[in-house]
Amino acid sequence: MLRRLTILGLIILLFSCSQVEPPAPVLPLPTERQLAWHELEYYAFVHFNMNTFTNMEWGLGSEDPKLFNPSGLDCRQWARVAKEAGMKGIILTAKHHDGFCLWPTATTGHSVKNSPWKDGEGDVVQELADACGEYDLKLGIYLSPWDRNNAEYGNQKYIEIFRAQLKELMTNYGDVFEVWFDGANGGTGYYGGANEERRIDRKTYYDWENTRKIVRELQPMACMFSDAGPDIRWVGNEEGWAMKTNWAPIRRDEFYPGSPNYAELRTGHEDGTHWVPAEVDVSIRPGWYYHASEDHKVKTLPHLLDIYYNSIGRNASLLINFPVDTRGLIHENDAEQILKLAAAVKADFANNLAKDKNAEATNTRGNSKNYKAENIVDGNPDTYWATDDSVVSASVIIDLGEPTEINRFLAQEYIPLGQRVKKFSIDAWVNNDWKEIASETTIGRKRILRLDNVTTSKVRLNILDAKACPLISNIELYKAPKVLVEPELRRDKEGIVSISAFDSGLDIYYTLDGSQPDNTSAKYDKPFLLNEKATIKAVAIDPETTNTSEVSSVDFDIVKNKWSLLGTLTNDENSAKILDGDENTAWNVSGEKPFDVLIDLGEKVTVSGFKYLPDQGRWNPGIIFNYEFYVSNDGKNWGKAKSAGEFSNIRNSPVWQTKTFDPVEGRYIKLRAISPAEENGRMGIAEFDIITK
Ligand code: FUL
Repeated sequence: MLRRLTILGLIILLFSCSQVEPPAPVLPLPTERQLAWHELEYYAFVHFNMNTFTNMEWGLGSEDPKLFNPSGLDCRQWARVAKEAGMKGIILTAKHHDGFCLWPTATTGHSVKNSPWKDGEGDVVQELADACGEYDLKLGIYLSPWDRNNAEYGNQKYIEIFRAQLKELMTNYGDVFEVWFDGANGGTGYYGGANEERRIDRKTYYDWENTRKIVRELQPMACMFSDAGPDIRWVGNEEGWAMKTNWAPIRRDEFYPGSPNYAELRTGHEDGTHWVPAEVDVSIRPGWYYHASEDHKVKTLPHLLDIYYNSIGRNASLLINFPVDTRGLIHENDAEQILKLAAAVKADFANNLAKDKNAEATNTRGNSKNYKAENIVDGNPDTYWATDDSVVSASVIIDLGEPTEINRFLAQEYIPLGQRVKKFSIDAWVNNDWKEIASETTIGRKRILRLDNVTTSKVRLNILDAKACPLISNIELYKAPKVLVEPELRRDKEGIVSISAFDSGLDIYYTLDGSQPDNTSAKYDKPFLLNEKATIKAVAIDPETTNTSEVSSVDFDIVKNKWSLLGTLTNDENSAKILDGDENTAWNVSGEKPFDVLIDLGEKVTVSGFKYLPDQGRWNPGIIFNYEFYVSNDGKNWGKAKSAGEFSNIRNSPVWQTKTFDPVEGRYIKLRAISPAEENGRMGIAEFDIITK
């Protein structure tokens, strides 16, 4: 009997399923190669070649190949870091705009062949291909179309050379998952000694249609990247974000590599004609290439988390760049931060609270089990909840069974049939009522929202508008732990101290006597006055888990409320930045050398040293190299300098500089800036302080 019933049930099920037409695709659709690429989500960029050794971002093309000489190149170290970071592949700058080739190409002598590295026998692309094989990572190739070294650049002959290079790279190194064509193109260069400016027609010069055929033929599964795809598009900025509204389709024919309408790439086009999803490319440091001066500027966890959520969480993939250093290694500071990101991402997505929970929808396509609401919580990317063709707004409720705290919402559309959702919102069941906790636009392959913590027993996704019946393959809910990084400490000229934690809902505790802070120390609730010398130590503590951040610690000397700038600085409104306690603002001067920074301390103090933080700006920073420092009682008679010399290595390492000397009494101080560290001739100060006895 039971058996008969089961068979009957099966027949009914089969009958009902066969009655329901699958949803029709909404064009454009991703190709098989794009679908495979979507799965990768997160991979590494490596900028490493001639610029690494010339300390440049864009080499001119005249560089001597002999300069390329890494002391300890180890592509396996790159692969290890990328793998541990959770990345799925590595894209290498095989040739950047300066034209130097990291593989022994037959097309030019401007390559590793003529470098001292491995006596000209080396091949970085091969070493990386081997390392990727060993660590089960995919290999990607960046080949700059612009070549500032090549004498033929601008002529038809160069196109043949460029294509030959592409052929070599697509033939000799195994499978390639992505080929990166940069939009920067044409301008001044060495060009075989011509040293001139050469402009090309970006639309026609490369005959992209035929150039791309090389990749299609030799690497059919490789996706090609450029402003115009054809497979993957630039996201229109290099800062690490896509827009919240982000369509994979674009009207592709409106773009070409380097086209001026690139800002539209940030959102894509709702009426896009081709599937060209966005890739967010961003460097872990300010520069793409290694500069020792940026060793202290590696992006830290809070920033990297923002990048993660603003790319992968916004229907894009994430390509994070490591500027490999002159040794040929990913720098320790970069590795440390990227692994912190990996740990934080792992913790955020540790426990999917929606998995296998009950789900119910206001509409299910043909009432068919094939398209049932539970498909969104079954963990199977190939099943999805769908509505009837006529329904473009519908809701699905996930019943969590009991009050559950959440702060992350993840949704995925079933993209093999196109991107559809235009508008959605999320409600939480709070105090026996629905409360809206988010209102957004597109979903696409993956959308992740960071929400304020909410305790709820049910979550409702409302699809409010879509291009056609929505197809949702996956919903996940999480409670991510708070981000615990050391709090930021700042004191302004008047002595007001402010302390801030990165995440909301954290408690901050601090001490003023140098002891370790904990949850029995003073609790910070608002800025306070500190008008004396003290070492402030602070921690952020999650009140729920009592997890504690690392300790931040700053030695504050006497308060500067009586200080005033004298001399020419009084007429310069920017000069107040020297004493404002904000390390990101600076005062600068150029031309006048030496330059005296004169300060009246307002009263007599015993000075035993000073501290100088140079301008932290990336472009054209003002950095003092040679200096003298004086102390005086009357601001007229300065006597001998109390300290004089240079801020050694300040160009490479523009961090706080501390100079000490035998204590001396005085009311006036003078920092004489004698010479600049940079060729730009600028001398600047972000912050200045003294050390008192
Ligand atoms: C840009 C280039 O000009 C930069 O040097 C870097 O390679 C970056 C990834 O793309 O357009």
